[in-house]
Amino acid sequence: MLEQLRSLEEEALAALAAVNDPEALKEWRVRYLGRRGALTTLMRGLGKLPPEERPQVGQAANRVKRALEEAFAEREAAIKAAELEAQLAAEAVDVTLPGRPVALGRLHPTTQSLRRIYEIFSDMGFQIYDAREVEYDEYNFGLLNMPPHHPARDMWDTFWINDRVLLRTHTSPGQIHAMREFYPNPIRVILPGKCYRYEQVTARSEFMFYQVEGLVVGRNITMADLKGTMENFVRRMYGGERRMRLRGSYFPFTEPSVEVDVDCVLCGGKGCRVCKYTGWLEVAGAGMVHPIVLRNGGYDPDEFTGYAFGMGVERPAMLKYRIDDIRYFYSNDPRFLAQI
Ligand code: FA5
Repeated sequence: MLEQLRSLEEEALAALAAVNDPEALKEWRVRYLGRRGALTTLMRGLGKLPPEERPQVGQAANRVKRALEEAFAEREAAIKAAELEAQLAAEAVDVTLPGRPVALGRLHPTTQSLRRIYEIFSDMGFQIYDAREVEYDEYNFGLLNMPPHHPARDMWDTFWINDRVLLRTHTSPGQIHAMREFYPNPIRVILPGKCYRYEQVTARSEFMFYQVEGLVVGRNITMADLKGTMENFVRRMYGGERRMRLRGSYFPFTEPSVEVDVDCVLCGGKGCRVCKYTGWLEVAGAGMVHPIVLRNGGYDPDEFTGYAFGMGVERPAMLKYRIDDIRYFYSNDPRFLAQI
């Protein structure tokens, strides 16, 4: 039996030396050390030996077992190391290669302009009020002092959902929602959002664009408050050197009504093609909230007064960034979007 153990050890170690991959290693272990492996089978025969031979043979068997186990562990470690080496070589990273640039997204020019407007008005204590884009005819026109068949409705043609519901043509209907929600408290809000108009799309006009409405309602609010607020806005939005003027105008929902003009950012007021040689650019429509509109919002015009304004977002951004066609804004051309 001792002889058998010795030749088994020799054979197993020789076989192990030829093993080079994990699969063969596993097979080797089953074959020599497994429950039905050669060594175990041999050791089962121990019981049949005469008792006086057993200790010696037993010791020898245990030694062979340990030797095989140690050899196995060593071989296993060597195979793993070789595998790792091969993997490292195959997956080698060349750290000297130039990196691939990551295409960073950026904010849309409209979003950038909106955020600047929010910042300026927030600093003046205005809250941002979100109003709906799909409106009732009554809010877009009627409650803003334009009953059915009022000629001013022709200024704003739009897309109709049905004969009572439409896509709002301006942010002004939000004034009514804000007043009805905040009554009887004083109000100081801006209402930004999309507006829609059924009109010819040109370099200056889109069928969808953004406006930011402003509404202030309280006691003793005057035209001077409107002027001061607009002056502050214009200076911060367009630069401290800008001049501003209020020019008489007409809106059915304000009385008196004005246009807010800024001296042309391109020619500084001398007159050029962009300002049509007037030296001035229009940035917002505004005025004192009409008593009828105040009443429609729930406020008593004998006690409360207010002012409102409404400005475009894309047209002023066009001036600031010298964009010559409004259609670039929403045609999703990354070459345009990446420039601003
Ligand atoms: C109005 O919409 C009024 N609701 C403004 C207002 C509010 C007056 C509160 C008084 C009190 P207007 O139609 O002029 O006014 O539009 C205001 C701004 O929206 C314009 O100056 C322009 O910047 C922008 N705008 C109007 N139509 C278009 C269009 N088709 N494409 C891009 N911008 C437009």
